[in-house]
Amino acid sequence: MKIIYSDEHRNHFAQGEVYGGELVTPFERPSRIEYIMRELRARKLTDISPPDVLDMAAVARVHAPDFIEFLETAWRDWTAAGYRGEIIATVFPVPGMRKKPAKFIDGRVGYYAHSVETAITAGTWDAARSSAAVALSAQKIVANGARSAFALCRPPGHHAHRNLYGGYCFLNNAAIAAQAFRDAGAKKVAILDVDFHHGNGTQDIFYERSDVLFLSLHGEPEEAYPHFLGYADEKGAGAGEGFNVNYPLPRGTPFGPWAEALEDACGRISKFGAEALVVSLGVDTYKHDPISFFGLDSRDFAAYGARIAKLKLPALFVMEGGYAIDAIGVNTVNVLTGFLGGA
Ligand code: Q9C
Ligand code: ZN
Repeated sequence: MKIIYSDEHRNHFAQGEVYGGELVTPFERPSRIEYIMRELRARKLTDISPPDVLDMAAVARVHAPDFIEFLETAWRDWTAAGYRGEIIATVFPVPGMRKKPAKFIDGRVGYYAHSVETAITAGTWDAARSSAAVALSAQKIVANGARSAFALCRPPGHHAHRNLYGGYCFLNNAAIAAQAFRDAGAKKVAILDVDFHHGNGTQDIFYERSDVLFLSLHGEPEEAYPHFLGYADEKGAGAGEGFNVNYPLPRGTPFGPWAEALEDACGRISKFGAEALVVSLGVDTYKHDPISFFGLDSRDFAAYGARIAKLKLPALFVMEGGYAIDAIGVNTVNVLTGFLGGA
């Protein structure tokens, strides 16, 4: 399996994440990727290359131009205002207020943020672009005929909407890759999101479309981030009605019921007739993940990798979350080797 990776992810490392009213070292940190790289090498998955130069037009197929411009200029405007910390949103155009674009940076930040935990730093835009480049380069390998590829993306992407960032995500790498499959001629693409958290950004981007089927297994929104999206009754709208499928699962869900939901999702992907599959691969479903509440064991990741292989679809794995750092390598690589062994 070809793997795409860029060192440039390191440009994004916020000092602070707002967590329980404290500023803590972000759970989403560069060492996550280093642990995965170490395990890939240990397990002889060594076909690792850097990405091609980013095609911004492919990003603009998914994200709004003003949002892209915001991410590009936010740090400049923040420092120009005399602020000395990292960019953290403080005020939002919630329902009851007016969603009018602001000029001053505080208003611009709140206009494009959906969550406060995620800080923007001097290097965030460079890292976010490199992450999208990783996804697109891996997508090309699959579009050109490979059975699979692994995009070792960081920062992750599935919480980024067309015009919103948050949940550690800035550009939606999986959505950008799925759109690139469409633009390369695939008529139908499925996105299977197995990260512990609901893929609210990806759902938002494809909600009214019938050419991209989105399915997400996640902690139920009553209990889990992002809280305000991810219910089972969100089934798509307009032409997209029936092409959005959510599997909210309760606290403590072990592999059995999780795998049953995956089975249903796989059935729908086959029935849909997808020509390519994008897997939003978060391993925060692990039983010891510090911010999540499912009960998967390391061996379960290999089992579900094998199930995904049975779909017999060209598959692009895009890295999302996973915060139990000592196990992130084993769990991630288990999915990939499970897939390779289950083909
Ligand atoms: N008490 C991804 O996995 N904070 N993002 C959760 C839990 C945000 C997760 C707080 C979690 C974002 C890509
Ligand atoms: Zn997650």
